[in-house]
Amino acid sequence: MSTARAAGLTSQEIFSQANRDVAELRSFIDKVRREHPEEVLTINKEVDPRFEITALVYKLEQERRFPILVFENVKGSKFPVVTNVHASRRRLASAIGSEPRSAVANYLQRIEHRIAPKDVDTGPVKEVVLQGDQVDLGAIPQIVHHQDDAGPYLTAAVTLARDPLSSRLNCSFNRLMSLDKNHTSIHLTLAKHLWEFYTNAEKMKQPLQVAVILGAHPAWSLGALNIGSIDEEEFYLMGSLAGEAMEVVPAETLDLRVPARAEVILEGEILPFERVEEGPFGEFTGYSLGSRKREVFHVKAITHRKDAFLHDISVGHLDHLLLSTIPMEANLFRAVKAMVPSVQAVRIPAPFTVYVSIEKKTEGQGKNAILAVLGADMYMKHVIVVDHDIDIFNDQRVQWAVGTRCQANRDVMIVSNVGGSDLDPSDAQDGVTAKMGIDATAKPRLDKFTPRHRVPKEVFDRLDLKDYLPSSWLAQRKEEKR
Ligand SMILES: Cc1cc2nc3c(=O)[nH]c(=O)nc-3n(C[C@H](O)[C@H](O)[C@H](O)COP(=O)(O)O)c2cc1C
Ligand SMILES: [Mn+2]
Repeated sequence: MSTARAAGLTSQEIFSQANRDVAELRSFIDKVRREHPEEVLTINKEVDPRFEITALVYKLEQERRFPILVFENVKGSKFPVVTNVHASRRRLASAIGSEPRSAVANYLQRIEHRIAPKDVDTGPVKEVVLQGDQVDLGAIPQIVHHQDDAGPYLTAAVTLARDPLSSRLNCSFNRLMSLDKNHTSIHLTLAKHLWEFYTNAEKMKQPLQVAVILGAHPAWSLGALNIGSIDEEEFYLMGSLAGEAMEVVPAETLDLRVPARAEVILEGEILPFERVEEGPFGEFTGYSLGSRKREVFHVKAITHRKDAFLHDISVGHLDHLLLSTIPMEANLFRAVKAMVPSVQAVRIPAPFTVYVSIEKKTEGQGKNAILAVLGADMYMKHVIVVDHDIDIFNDQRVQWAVGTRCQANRDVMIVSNVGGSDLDPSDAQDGVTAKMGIDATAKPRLDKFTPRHRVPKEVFDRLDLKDYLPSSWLAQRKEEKR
Protein backbone atom coordinates (compact mmCIF):
# COMPACT_ATOMS: atom_id res chain seq x y z
CA MET A 1 0.00 0.00 0.00
CA SER A 2 1.23 3.47 -0.72
CA THR A 3 1.18 5.81 2.27
CA ALA A 4 2.63 9.01 3.65
CA ARG A 5 5.96 7.42 4.40
CA ALA A 6 6.07 5.75 1.03
CA ALA A 7 5.24 9.11 -0.52
CA GLY A 8 8.20 10.57 1.43
CA LEU A 9 6.06 13.05 3.34
CA THR A 10 6.18 13.89 7.02
CA SER A 11 2.88 14.35 8.80
CA GLN A 12 3.72 18.06 9.12
CA GLU A 13 3.83 18.26 5.33
CA ILE A 14 0.60 16.32 4.99
CA PHE A 15 -1.27 18.60 7.36
CA SER A 16 0.10 21.78 5.87
CA GLN A 17 -1.01 20.58 2.42
CA ALA A 18 -4.54 19.90 3.66
CA ASN A 19 -7.23 21.88 1.89
CA ARG A 20 -8.12 24.60 4.39
CA ASP A 21 -11.42 25.35 2.68
CA VAL A 22 -13.11 22.02 3.23
CA ALA A 23 -14.13 19.97 6.24
CA GLU A 24 -12.09 16.80 6.56
CA LEU A 25 -10.11 15.31 9.44
CA ARG A 26 -6.71 16.46 8.22
CA SER A 27 -7.80 20.07 7.62
CA PHE A 28 -9.29 20.08 11.12
CA ILE A 29 -5.98 18.91 12.61
CA ASP A 30 -4.15 21.50 10.53
CA LYS A 31 -6.47 24.21 11.90
CA VAL A 32 -5.84 23.11 15.50
CA ARG A 33 -2.10 23.05 14.74
CA ARG A 34 -2.19 26.62 13.41
CA GLU A 35 -4.38 28.04 16.17
CA HIS A 36 -3.06 26.01 19.13
CA PRO A 37 0.33 24.56 18.15
CA GLU A 38 0.80 23.06 21.63
CA GLU A 39 -2.24 20.84 21.04
CA VAL A 40 -0.80 18.76 18.19
CA LEU A 41 2.28 16.70 18.99
CA THR A 42 4.18 14.65 16.42
CA ILE A 43 6.06 11.61 17.68
CA ASN A 44 8.78 10.42 15.38
CA LYS A 45 10.17 7.69 17.63
CA GLU A 46 8.88 4.26 16.60
CA VAL A 47 5.93 3.00 18.64
CA ASP A 48 4.59 -0.51 18.93
CA PRO A 49 0.84 -0.38 18.12
CA ARG A 50 0.48 -3.13 20.72
CA PHE A 51 -0.33 -1.13 23.89
CA GLU A 52 2.19 1.71 23.40
CA ILE A 53 -0.20 4.18 21.72
CA THR A 54 -2.88 3.80 24.41
CA ALA A 55 -0.20 3.77 27.14
CA LEU A 56 1.03 7.20 25.99
CA VAL A 57 -2.54 8.57 25.84
CA TYR A 58 -3.11 7.22 29.35
CA LYS A 59 0.16 8.60 30.74
CA LEU A 60 -0.68 12.07 29.41
CA GLU A 61 -4.22 11.75 30.76
CA GLN A 62 -2.75 11.10 34.23
CA GLU A 63 -0.95 14.44 33.89
CA ARG A 64 -4.24 16.06 32.80
CA ARG A 65 -2.86 16.74 29.29
CA PHE A 66 -4.89 15.95 26.20
CA PRO A 67 -3.05 16.86 22.96
CA ILE A 68 -3.76 15.31 19.56
CA LEU A 69 -0.97 12.76 19.00
CA VAL A 70 0.45 11.99 15.56
CA PHE A 71 2.60 8.85 15.47
CA GLU A 72 4.72 8.92 12.35
CA ASN A 73 6.50 5.61 12.82
CA VAL A 74 4.22 2.78 13.77
CA LYS A 75 5.86 -0.61 13.90
CA GLY A 76 4.64 -2.97 11.21
CA SER A 77 2.78 -0.43 9.08
CA LYS A 78 3.45 2.45 6.74
CA PHE A 79 0.35 4.34 7.93
CA PRO A 80 0.89 7.05 10.55
CA VAL A 81 -1.65 7.01 13.41
CA VAL A 82 -3.57 10.02 14.73
CA THR A 83 -5.27 9.70 18.10
CA ASN A 84 -6.83 11.76 20.94
CA VAL A 85 -8.47 14.17 18.46
CA HIS A 86 -11.63 14.66 20.57
CA ALA A 87 -10.01 14.68 24.02
CA SER A 88 -10.68 18.38 24.66
CA ARG A 89 -14.16 19.83 24.95
CA ARG A 90 -12.93 23.12 23.53
CA ARG A 91 -11.41 21.40 20.49
CA LEU A 92 -14.48 19.25 19.90
CA ALA A 93 -16.86 22.19 20.31
CA SER A 94 -14.75 24.18 17.82
CA ALA A 95 -15.45 21.50 15.19
CA ILE A 96 -19.08 22.63 15.18
CA GLY A 97 -18.20 26.31 15.48
CA SER A 98 -19.01 26.45 19.17
CA GLU A 99 -17.66 27.36 22.58
CA PRO A 100 -17.35 24.49 25.10
CA ARG A 101 -20.32 25.43 27.30
CA SER A 102 -22.66 26.07 24.38
CA ALA A 103 -21.78 22.88 22.48
CA VAL A 104 -25.12 21.21 23.23
CA ALA A 105 -27.20 24.24 22.20
CA ASN A 106 -25.08 24.64 19.08
CA TYR A 107 -25.41 20.97 18.19
CA LEU A 108 -29.20 21.20 18.38
CA GLN A 109 -29.26 24.38 16.33
CA ARG A 110 -27.06 22.96 13.58
CA ILE A 111 -29.00 19.73 13.13
CA GLU A 112 -32.20 21.73 12.59
CA HIS A 113 -30.83 22.76 9.19
CA ARG A 114 -29.95 19.84 7.05
CA ILE A 115 -27.13 20.16 4.53
CA ALA A 116 -27.39 17.27 2.11
CA PRO A 117 -24.21 15.61 0.79
CA LYS A 118 -22.85 16.86 -2.52
CA ASP A 119 -22.06 14.40 -5.31
CA VAL A 120 -18.57 14.67 -6.78
CA ASP A 121 -16.98 12.46 -9.45
CA THR A 122 -13.91 11.54 -7.49
CA GLY A 123 -11.95 12.53 -4.42
CA PRO A 124 -8.80 11.88 -2.41
CA VAL A 125 -10.17 8.69 -0.84
CA LYS A 126 -10.02 7.13 -4.33
CA GLU A 127 -6.29 7.78 -4.83
CA VAL A 128 -5.62 4.12 -4.05
CA VAL A 129 -8.23 1.47 -4.87
CA LEU A 130 -7.65 -2.12 -3.77
CA GLN A 131 -10.05 -4.94 -4.55
CA GLY A 132 -10.25 -8.73 -4.27
CA ASP A 133 -6.83 -10.27 -3.58
CA GLN A 134 -5.26 -6.85 -3.11
CA VAL A 135 -7.24 -6.32 0.10
CA ASP A 136 -5.01 -6.73 3.15
CA LEU A 137 -6.19 -5.25 6.42
CA GLY A 138 -2.82 -6.22 7.93
CA ALA A 139 -1.24 -3.25 6.15
CA ILE A 140 -3.22 -0.93 8.44
CA PRO A 141 -1.72 -0.45 11.94
CA GLN A 142 -2.81 -3.28 14.22
CA ILE A 143 -3.56 -1.34 17.37
CA VAL A 144 -4.09 -3.30 20.57
CA HIS A 145 -5.38 -0.88 23.20
CA HIS A 146 -5.66 -2.63 26.55
CA GLN A 147 -4.00 -5.59 28.21
CA ASP A 148 -6.88 -8.07 28.03
CA ASP A 149 -8.05 -7.17 24.51
CA ALA A 150 -8.45 -10.23 22.31
CA GLY A 151 -6.65 -8.59 19.40
CA PRO A 152 -6.16 -5.44 17.33
CA TYR A 153 -9.21 -3.22 16.91
CA LEU A 154 -10.29 -0.39 14.64
CA THR A 155 -12.10 1.93 17.06
CA ALA A 156 -12.65 5.14 15.06
CA ALA A 157 -14.79 3.34 12.50
CA VAL A 158 -18.09 4.81 11.30
CA THR A 159 -20.35 2.27 9.59
CA LEU A 160 -22.63 3.49 6.80
CA ALA A 161 -25.43 1.11 5.80
CA ARG A 162 -28.73 1.02 3.95
CA ASP A 163 -31.79 -0.77 5.33
CA PRO A 164 -32.82 -3.47 2.84
CA LEU A 165 -36.46 -2.89 3.82
CA SER A 166 -36.88 0.89 3.97
CA SER A 167 -33.76 1.92 1.96
CA ARG A 168 -32.89 4.41 4.69
CA LEU A 169 -29.27 5.12 5.56
CA ASN A 170 -27.73 4.80 9.00
CA CYS A 171 -24.37 5.81 10.45
CA SER A 172 -22.95 4.57 13.74
CA PHE A 173 -19.61 3.82 15.35
CA ASN A 174 -19.02 0.07 15.46
CA ARG A 175 -15.72 -1.38 16.54
CA LEU A 176 -14.00 -3.91 14.32
CA MET A 177 -11.68 -6.65 15.59
CA SER A 178 -9.13 -7.91 13.03
CA LEU A 179 -9.61 -11.53 12.09
CA ASP A 180 -7.60 -11.97 8.89
CA LYS A 181 -6.62 -10.02 5.78
CA ASN A 182 -10.23 -9.43 4.71
CA HIS A 183 -12.43 -10.18 7.73
CA THR A 184 -13.16 -8.46 11.02
CA SER A 185 -15.80 -9.00 13.63
CA ILE A 186 -18.28 -6.15 14.08
CA HIS A 187 -20.02 -5.24 17.30
CA LEU A 188 -23.72 -4.42 16.81
CA THR A 189 -25.51 -3.40 19.99
CA LEU A 190 -28.80 -5.23 20.28
CA ALA A 191 -31.80 -3.14 19.17
CA LYS A 192 -29.65 -0.28 17.80
CA HIS A 193 -30.23 0.76 14.22
CA LEU A 194 -27.47 -1.16 12.45
CA TRP A 195 -28.57 -4.30 14.30
CA GLU A 196 -32.14 -3.69 13.02
CA PHE A 197 -30.89 -3.36 9.43
CA TYR A 198 -28.79 -6.48 9.83
CA THR A 199 -31.67 -8.56 11.22
CA ASN A 200 -33.82 -7.34 8.28
CA ALA A 201 -31.13 -8.50 5.84
CA GLU A 202 -30.66 -11.80 7.65
CA LYS A 203 -34.39 -12.53 7.46
CA MET A 204 -34.06 -12.11 3.69
CA LYS A 205 -31.03 -14.45 3.86
CA GLN A 206 -28.88 -11.65 2.47
CA PRO A 207 -25.65 -10.00 3.59
CA LEU A 208 -25.89 -6.36 4.71
CA GLN A 209 -23.79 -4.06 2.53
CA VAL A 210 -21.75 -1.55 4.51
CA ALA A 211 -19.02 1.02 4.02
CA VAL A 212 -16.77 1.79 6.98
CA ILE A 213 -15.43 5.34 7.14
CA LEU A 214 -11.98 5.73 8.75
CA GLY A 215 -10.74 9.29 9.27
CA ALA A 216 -13.84 11.43 9.85
CA HIS A 217 -13.97 15.16 10.63
CA PRO A 218 -15.11 15.46 14.29
CA ALA A 219 -18.35 17.13 13.15
CA TRP A 220 -19.13 14.05 11.02
CA SER A 221 -18.44 11.85 14.03
CA LEU A 222 -20.74 13.95 16.21
CA GLY A 223 -23.40 13.57 13.48
CA ALA A 224 -22.94 9.79 13.24
CA LEU A 225 -23.52 9.63 16.99
CA ASN A 226 -26.77 11.57 16.88
CA ILE A 227 -29.41 9.81 18.96
CA GLY A 228 -32.67 9.81 17.11
CA SER A 229 -35.34 7.71 15.49
CA ILE A 230 -34.32 4.94 13.09
CA ASP A 231 -35.90 7.12 10.39
CA GLU A 232 -33.36 9.88 11.08
CA GLU A 233 -30.54 9.57 8.55
CA GLU A 234 -27.37 10.67 10.36
CA PHE A 235 -25.60 10.98 7.02
CA TYR A 236 -27.62 14.15 6.38
CA LEU A 237 -26.63 15.67 9.72
CA MET A 238 -22.88 15.30 9.26
CA GLY A 239 -22.72 18.19 6.82
CA SER A 240 -25.07 20.24 8.98
CA LEU A 241 -22.73 19.91 11.94
CA ALA A 242 -19.63 20.64 9.85
CA GLY A 243 -21.40 23.69 8.42
CA GLU A 244 -20.93 22.58 4.80
CA ALA A 245 -22.02 19.82 2.43
CA MET A 246 -20.03 16.62 2.69
CA GLU A 247 -18.61 15.61 -0.69
CA VAL A 248 -19.53 12.04 -1.58
CA VAL A 249 -18.38 9.61 -4.29
CA PRO A 250 -19.89 6.26 -5.37
CA ALA A 251 -18.35 3.25 -3.62
CA GLU A 252 -16.50 0.78 -5.88
CA THR A 253 -18.45 -2.33 -4.98
CA LEU A 254 -21.59 -1.11 -3.18
CA ASP A 255 -24.70 0.89 -3.90
CA LEU A 256 -23.62 3.60 -1.45
CA ARG A 257 -22.01 7.01 -1.72
CA VAL A 258 -19.09 7.50 0.65
CA PRO A 259 -17.25 10.62 1.92
CA ALA A 260 -14.71 11.64 -0.73
CA ARG A 261 -12.48 13.18 1.95
CA ALA A 262 -12.24 10.31 4.41
CA GLU A 263 -8.76 8.86 4.93
CA VAL A 264 -9.76 5.24 4.26
CA ILE A 265 -12.99 3.44 3.26
CA LEU A 266 -13.57 -0.26 3.82
CA GLU A 267 -16.28 -1.66 1.57
CA GLY A 268 -17.96 -4.98 2.18
CA GLU A 269 -20.78 -6.87 3.79
CA ILE A 270 -21.85 -8.23 7.15
CA LEU A 271 -22.42 -11.91 6.51
CA PRO A 272 -25.76 -13.53 7.34
CA PHE A 273 -25.78 -16.34 9.92
CA GLU A 274 -22.04 -16.05 10.63
CA ARG A 275 -20.83 -15.41 14.16
CA VAL A 276 -17.37 -15.35 15.64
CA GLU A 277 -15.96 -15.08 19.16
CA GLU A 278 -15.18 -11.40 19.84
CA GLY A 279 -13.42 -9.83 22.82
CA PRO A 280 -12.51 -9.46 25.62
CA PHE A 281 -12.29 -5.73 24.95
CA GLY A 282 -11.63 -2.72 27.20
CA GLU A 283 -15.00 -0.97 27.08
CA PHE A 284 -16.20 2.62 27.40
CA THR A 285 -17.37 1.71 30.91
CA GLY A 286 -13.71 1.36 31.96
CA TYR A 287 -14.05 -2.41 32.31
CA SER A 288 -12.71 -5.23 30.20
CA LEU A 289 -15.69 -7.31 29.20
CA GLY A 290 -15.48 -10.97 28.27
CA SER A 291 -15.94 -12.46 24.82
CA ARG A 292 -19.26 -12.88 23.03
CA LYS A 293 -20.42 -14.19 19.67
CA ARG A 294 -20.56 -11.30 17.19
CA GLU A 295 -21.22 -10.71 13.51
CA VAL A 296 -18.58 -10.94 10.77
CA PHE A 297 -17.62 -8.19 8.29
CA HIS A 298 -16.14 -9.36 4.97
CA VAL A 299 -14.04 -6.60 3.38
CA LYS A 300 -14.21 -6.62 -0.42
CA ALA A 301 -12.45 -3.36 -1.23
CA ILE A 302 -10.27 -0.77 0.46
CA THR A 303 -9.86 2.71 -0.94
CA HIS A 304 -7.61 5.32 0.64
CA ARG A 305 -5.59 8.46 0.13
CA LYS A 306 -2.05 7.91 -1.10
CA ASP A 307 -0.75 9.50 2.11
CA ALA A 308 -3.50 8.18 4.39
CA PHE A 309 -3.18 7.97 8.14
CA LEU A 310 -5.20 5.81 10.50
CA HIS A 311 -7.48 7.55 12.97
CA ASP A 312 -7.65 5.80 16.35
CA ILE A 313 -9.67 6.35 19.53
CA SER A 314 -8.65 4.92 22.91
CA VAL A 315 -11.99 3.57 24.08
CA GLY A 316 -13.03 4.56 27.60
CA HIS A 317 -10.59 7.50 27.65
CA LEU A 318 -11.52 11.15 27.29
CA ASP A 319 -11.16 11.07 23.48
CA HIS A 320 -14.06 8.64 23.38
CA LEU A 321 -16.15 9.87 26.31
CA LEU A 322 -16.35 13.51 25.21
CA LEU A 323 -17.18 12.55 21.65
CA SER A 324 -20.09 10.36 22.62
CA THR A 325 -21.52 12.53 25.39
CA ILE A 326 -22.19 15.73 23.42
CA PRO A 327 -24.75 14.07 21.08
CA MET A 328 -26.30 12.19 24.02
CA GLU A 329 -26.56 15.38 26.07
CA ALA A 330 -28.12 17.17 23.10
CA ASN A 331 -30.75 14.46 22.67
CA LEU A 332 -31.55 14.45 26.39
CA PHE A 333 -31.73 18.23 26.57
CA ARG A 334 -34.26 18.21 23.73
CA ALA A 335 -36.28 15.41 25.35
CA VAL A 336 -36.38 17.03 28.79
CA LYS A 337 -37.25 20.39 27.25
CA ALA A 338 -40.32 18.86 25.61
CA MET A 339 -41.52 17.88 29.09
CA VAL A 340 -40.00 20.61 31.30
CA PRO A 341 -39.56 23.78 29.21
CA SER A 342 -37.40 25.49 31.85
CA VAL A 343 -34.60 22.89 31.73
CA GLN A 344 -31.24 24.63 32.18
CA ALA A 345 -28.57 22.04 31.46
CA VAL A 346 -27.91 18.32 31.02
CA ARG A 347 -24.61 16.57 31.69
CA ILE A 348 -23.44 12.95 31.50
CA PRO A 349 -20.68 12.74 34.14
CA ALA A 350 -20.16 8.95 34.10
CA PRO A 351 -21.37 5.93 32.14
CA PHE A 352 -25.18 5.51 32.30
CA THR A 353 -25.52 8.58 34.56
CA VAL A 354 -27.20 11.94 33.88
CA TYR A 355 -27.46 15.19 35.80
CA VAL A 356 -30.26 17.59 34.85
CA SER A 357 -30.85 21.08 36.22
CA ILE A 358 -34.28 22.67 35.91
CA GLU A 359 -35.96 25.82 37.07
CA LYS A 360 -38.87 24.06 38.75
CA LYS A 361 -42.09 26.01 38.31
CA THR A 362 -44.70 23.45 39.32
CA GLU A 363 -44.57 20.55 41.71
CA GLY A 364 -43.61 17.22 40.20
CA GLN A 365 -41.41 18.58 37.40
CA GLY A 366 -38.35 16.91 38.96
CA LYS A 367 -39.91 13.51 38.33
CA ASN A 368 -41.15 14.56 34.87
CA ALA A 369 -37.53 15.29 33.97
CA ILE A 370 -36.49 11.82 35.21
CA LEU A 371 -39.16 10.15 33.06
CA ALA A 372 -38.14 12.19 30.02
CA VAL A 373 -34.50 11.09 30.34
CA LEU A 374 -35.32 7.43 30.88
CA GLY A 375 -37.72 7.49 27.93
CA ALA A 376 -35.24 9.11 25.58
CA ASP A 377 -32.05 7.04 25.92
CA MET A 378 -31.86 3.30 26.43
CA TYR A 379 -28.38 3.50 27.98
CA MET A 380 -29.23 5.88 30.81
CA LYS A 381 -29.68 4.24 34.18
CA HIS A 382 -29.30 6.84 36.94
CA VAL A 383 -30.77 10.34 36.70
CA ILE A 384 -30.26 13.10 39.26
CA VAL A 385 -32.38 16.22 38.88
CA VAL A 386 -31.40 19.43 40.70
CA ASP A 387 -32.57 23.05 40.78
CA HIS A 388 -31.13 25.75 38.56
CA ASP A 389 -28.92 27.18 41.35
CA ILE A 390 -26.74 24.05 41.17
CA ASP A 391 -23.83 23.98 38.69
CA ILE A 392 -24.06 20.47 37.28
CA PHE A 393 -20.51 20.71 35.95
CA ASN A 394 -19.44 20.52 39.62
CA ASP A 395 -20.05 17.02 41.04
CA GLN A 396 -19.65 18.25 44.61
CA ARG A 397 -22.55 20.70 44.24
CA VAL A 398 -24.77 17.95 42.82
CA GLN A 399 -23.98 15.72 45.80
CA TRP A 400 -24.71 18.67 48.10
CA ALA A 401 -28.17 18.98 46.58
CA VAL A 402 -28.80 15.22 46.93
CA GLY A 403 -27.60 15.38 50.53
CA THR A 404 -29.74 18.37 51.53
CA ARG A 405 -32.84 18.42 49.29
CA CYS A 406 -33.75 14.77 48.94
CA GLN A 407 -35.66 12.23 51.05
CA ALA A 408 -35.15 8.75 49.65
CA ASN A 409 -38.63 7.39 50.45
CA ARG A 410 -40.25 10.34 48.66
CA ASP A 411 -37.79 11.37 45.96
CA VAL A 412 -36.18 8.19 44.63
CA MET A 413 -37.91 6.14 41.94
CA ILE A 414 -36.78 2.73 40.77
CA VAL A 415 -38.01 0.80 37.73
CA SER A 416 -36.96 -2.86 37.50
CA ASN A 417 -36.26 -5.05 34.49
CA VAL A 418 -35.87 -2.47 31.74
CA GLY A 419 -33.78 -2.86 28.59
CA GLY A 420 -30.42 -1.13 28.94
CA SER A 421 -26.81 -1.49 27.87
CA ASP A 422 -25.44 -5.01 27.54
CA LEU A 423 -22.03 -3.60 28.49
CA ASP A 424 -22.97 -2.76 32.08
CA PRO A 425 -20.93 -5.10 34.31
CA SER A 426 -23.46 -4.72 37.16
CA ASP A 427 -26.56 -5.96 35.35
CA ALA A 428 -28.11 -9.19 36.60
CA GLN A 429 -29.03 -10.37 33.11
CA ASP A 430 -27.42 -9.27 29.85
CA GLY A 431 -28.91 -5.94 28.81
CA VAL A 432 -31.69 -5.97 31.41
CA THR A 433 -31.24 -3.41 34.11
CA ALA A 434 -32.88 -1.37 36.88
CA LYS A 435 -33.31 2.39 36.39
CA MET A 436 -33.20 4.95 39.18
CA GLY A 437 -34.24 8.59 39.33
CA ILE A 438 -33.33 10.92 42.20
CA ASP A 439 -35.36 14.10 42.41
CA ALA A 440 -32.96 16.33 44.36
CA THR A 441 -34.89 19.52 43.69
CA ALA A 442 -36.08 21.48 46.73
CA LYS A 443 -39.68 20.61 47.72
CA PRO A 444 -42.11 22.02 47.07
CA ARG A 445 -39.99 24.70 45.35
CA LEU A 446 -36.66 26.42 45.83
CA ASP A 447 -38.22 29.78 46.72
CA LYS A 448 -40.24 28.13 49.49
CA PHE A 449 -37.37 25.98 50.80
CA THR A 450 -35.20 26.71 53.86
CA PRO A 451 -33.01 29.63 52.72
CA ARG A 452 -29.30 29.13 52.03
CA HIS A 453 -26.89 30.89 54.34
CA ARG A 454 -25.26 33.81 52.64
CA VAL A 455 -23.53 37.12 53.29
CA PRO A 456 -25.52 40.18 52.29
CA LYS A 457 -24.97 40.86 48.58
CA GLU A 458 -24.27 44.52 49.19
CA VAL A 459 -21.41 43.62 51.56
CA PHE A 460 -20.02 40.92 49.27
CA ASP A 461 -19.97 43.30 46.29
CA ARG A 462 -18.48 46.16 48.30
CA LEU A 463 -15.50 44.32 49.77
CA ASP A 464 -12.29 44.04 47.78
CA LEU A 465 -9.74 41.47 49.00
CA LYS A 466 -6.97 43.85 47.97
CA ASP A 467 -7.99 46.24 50.76
CA TYR A 468 -7.51 43.59 53.42
CA LEU A 469 -4.77 41.18 52.35
CA PRO A 470 -1.14 41.62 51.19
CA SER A 471 -0.92 41.81 47.40
CA SER A 472 2.08 39.42 47.40
CA TRP A 473 -0.07 36.74 49.06
CA LEU A 474 -2.94 37.28 46.62
CA ALA A 475 -0.61 36.98 43.63
CA GLN A 476 0.89 33.78 44.98
CA ARG A 477 -2.50 32.13 45.45
CA LYS A 478 -3.44 32.91 41.87
CA GLU A 479 -0.30 31.20 40.62
CA GLU A 480 -1.14 28.03 42.55
CA LYS A 481 -4.67 27.96 41.23
CA ARG A 482 -3.54 28.03 37.64
C1 LIG B 1 -15.62 5.34 19.76
C2 LIG B 1 -16.98 4.72 19.81
C3 LIG B 1 -17.12 3.35 19.65
C4 LIG B 1 -18.37 2.75 19.63
N1 LIG B 1 -18.46 1.41 19.41
C5 LIG B 1 -19.67 0.84 19.27
C6 LIG B 1 -19.78 -0.53 18.92
O1 LIG B 1 -18.79 -1.24 18.77
N2 LIG B 1 -21.03 -1.05 18.78
C7 LIG B 1 -22.15 -0.30 18.97
O2 LIG B 1 -23.25 -0.84 18.81
N3 LIG B 1 -22.08 0.99 19.31
C8 LIG B 1 -20.87 1.59 19.46
N4 LIG B 1 -20.78 2.92 19.78
C9 LIG B 1 -22.02 3.66 20.04
C10 LIG B 1 -22.84 3.92 18.82
O3 LIG B 1 -22.09 4.39 17.75
C11 LIG B 1 -23.92 4.95 19.11
O4 LIG B 1 -24.76 4.41 20.10
C12 LIG B 1 -24.74 5.35 17.89
O5 LIG B 1 -25.46 6.49 18.20
C13 LIG B 1 -25.69 4.27 17.47
O6 LIG B 1 -26.33 4.69 16.29
P1 LIG B 1 -27.88 4.41 16.00
O7 LIG B 1 -28.62 5.29 16.96
O8 LIG B 1 -28.01 4.80 14.60
O9 LIG B 1 -28.12 2.96 16.27
C14 LIG B 1 -19.52 3.54 19.82
C15 LIG B 1 -19.39 4.90 20.00
C16 LIG B 1 -18.15 5.51 20.00
C17 LIG B 1 -18.03 6.99 20.18
MN1 LIG C 1 -29.53 5.79 13.55
